[in-house]
Amino acid sequence: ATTHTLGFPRIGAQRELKFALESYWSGNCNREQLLQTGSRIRQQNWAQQHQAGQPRVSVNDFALYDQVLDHSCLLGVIPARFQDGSSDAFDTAFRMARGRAPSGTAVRACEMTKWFDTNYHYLVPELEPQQRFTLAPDKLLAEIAEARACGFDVKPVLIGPVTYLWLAKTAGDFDRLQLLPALLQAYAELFAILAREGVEWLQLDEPILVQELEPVWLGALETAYQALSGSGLKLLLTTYFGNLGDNLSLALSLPVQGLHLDAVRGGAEYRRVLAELRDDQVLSLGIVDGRNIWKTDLSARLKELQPVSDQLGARLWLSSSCSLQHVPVDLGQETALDAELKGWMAYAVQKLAELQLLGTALNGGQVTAALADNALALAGRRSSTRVHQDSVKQRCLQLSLKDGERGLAYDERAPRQRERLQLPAFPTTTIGSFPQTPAIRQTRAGFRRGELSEADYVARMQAEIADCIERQEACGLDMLVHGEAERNDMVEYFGELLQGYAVSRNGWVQSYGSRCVKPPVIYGDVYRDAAMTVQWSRYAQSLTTKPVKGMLTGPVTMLQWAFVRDDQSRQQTCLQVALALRDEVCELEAAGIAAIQIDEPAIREGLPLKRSEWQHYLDWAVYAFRVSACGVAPQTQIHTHMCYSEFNGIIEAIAAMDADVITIETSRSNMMLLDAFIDFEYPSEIGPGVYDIHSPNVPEVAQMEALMRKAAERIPAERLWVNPDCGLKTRGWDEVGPSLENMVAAAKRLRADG
Ligand code: THG
Ligand code: ZN
Repeated sequence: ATTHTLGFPRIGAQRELKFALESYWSGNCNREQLLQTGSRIRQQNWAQQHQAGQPRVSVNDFALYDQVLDHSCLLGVIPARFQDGSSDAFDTAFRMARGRAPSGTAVRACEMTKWFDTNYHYLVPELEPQQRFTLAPDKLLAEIAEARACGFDVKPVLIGPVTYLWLAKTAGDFDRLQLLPALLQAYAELFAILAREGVEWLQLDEPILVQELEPVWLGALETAYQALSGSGLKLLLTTYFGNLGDNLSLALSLPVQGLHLDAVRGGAEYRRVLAELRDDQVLSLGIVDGRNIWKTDLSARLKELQPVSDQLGARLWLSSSCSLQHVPVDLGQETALDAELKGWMAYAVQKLAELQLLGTALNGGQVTAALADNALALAGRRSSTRVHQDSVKQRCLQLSLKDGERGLAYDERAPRQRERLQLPAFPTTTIGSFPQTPAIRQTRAGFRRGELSEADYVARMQAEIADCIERQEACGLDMLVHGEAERNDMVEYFGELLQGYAVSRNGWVQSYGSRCVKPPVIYGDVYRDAAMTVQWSRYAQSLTTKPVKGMLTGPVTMLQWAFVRDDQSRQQTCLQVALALRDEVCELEAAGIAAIQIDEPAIREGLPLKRSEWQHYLDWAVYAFRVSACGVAPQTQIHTHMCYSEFNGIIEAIAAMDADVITIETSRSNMMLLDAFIDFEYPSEIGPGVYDIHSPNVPEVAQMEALMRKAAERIPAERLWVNPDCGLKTRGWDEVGPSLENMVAAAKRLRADG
């Protein structure tokens, strides 16, 4: 067996690329310095792969901003609005990503969306009906040359033509498959260039093969690979994020020299391939999890792989299930985790070592000691008392449908809530967070470093809460929040407080461009051993006669934005989180909090890639939300918030969450996103965002009033709330104050109409 890398994180072990990019954009370093940082990261990544015994290094998995953006640039897919001659190809790419560049004027950036079911966002290619594809292979060829100059053999990586087309969007109802012939022409030209360069293997990623595709897309795959088969390059058709299911025979029929299957999420499907693989074909198995941070069970994998290796010999390749860009770089640089937890984990660098070990063992090498270490770590994890809490497991087992029910239906809850809350028509509120000023960040950092006593920290946070309440009252808002000064990232914050979760110091994963997230790790049964938010909410409520909304992150989002356990189902883990949150919800209620918001921005992105699995997911996800919310009395109002969401196709599930109020992001779509709620006749209250918090502009009263009137045309006025699109933590008070005053003024104009 040999080993290879499908893709390696490019952000750098210390987020070097992030800092270089942001420095370049702000004019603090030049292009040359940015490129040098990129080059250093690539060379380090290649050196790691080489040292791990890989005969070829992965090339073109690097991108300064996004690999899909780079692929569009490679193919000359540059929307017309970026072709004004005001910047060169290098800065044009950044303008496509960010809507601006150090040189050049502002322009609407390309849309961003999630890469399959990961938390990575790519830039959506925009295709014209008359789209021409003109190759610009300089970057690709330069990286090949760079790797060779370092003494490495290369395996370039490209997005496959059909997946690229599938990810792209076209204006109107033009069928983008009509562009396939022209696109294949460009790929063929590129393949000819690569063949002339002496490239032997080319990795072509076609993750759409794990989805349930319409026949035309299956046909497109056939057409594409027939057309691309004569280049002389050896093609490794690469699939990941699931099994191929019904698409397996198609994949096997394509004229390619190798096939990569995800043997983590795709299970043992590869066994079906063994009988059918042609003699000249390579099978690449993704046996190390590229989506999670756990150590691989090396002995179990070896046992499973031995017969495959006996059959295929050198035609067996080993890799991670998918690109390693979805895991952090190097566990060796991790300082926050204790030795026991660290002993269970592997980041990208450690995953290369696991692959090396498996390869060595299958080739007859001596690995006994390393295998024993691995077995010891895994046995420790399996039996650890930190992982298993019988009381949590018992409580989950005892859950019944009743635990997911409110007792009274919305129609009966609403009058009780109205009675208790005494809100005006078109009540105004916010989504929860308020500006995170430098002073707030310093207070948190100081406390974290031990420079502030607990008492001083609490006093300062209370002062921030008091200030925030005062400002909201001055703006005339009706339902207040405490402002979340004590929180960093909403998931990381609860990850720090819940048992069974751990947070890392350096476990960064690229989210988009220079932006990264640090997903917490769910390693054990989850429970809450003490109140998490109650003291802050209670304090805020003590300062005002207006209702203060409690603020929590929902169970699905707490699952979705974390690294999860691989020893029990996601559903099971989610229910544990839901129960822990339920305790917090009930304690907030007992502390006199009359409205509690449970955010679920990630519920849509949790949808399985295979459509046939949607309903099962939605059933347990909605139930988990309801378990978290349904411990309270009818007169307590449950809110939820969702941003980055498109609701078509899942609106019934959103309604089934049975929240009393949902706030959503609608301002930029000019209330278009509301259509799903209108068509479905959504039964409870809605706060369609009227203030785009992603923009630094202060929205006008008339503009927000107009948006609300549009909403009120089709949703009964008594069910409408007035609020921004999302939290305000990234904004400054100079914009937030005037914006909220305008928002309240707009609500008052609506009320004046009666
Ligand atoms: N929290 C978590 N996951 C998320 C989001 C979130 N995933 C989806 C979406 N939101 C991603 N959006 C962003 C937006 C901003 C940033 C990251 C992801 C960001 N990150 C800081 C950076 O890279 O500089 C780091 C933040 C920090 O210091 O903690 O700005 O909201 N969990
Ligand atoms: Zn939001």
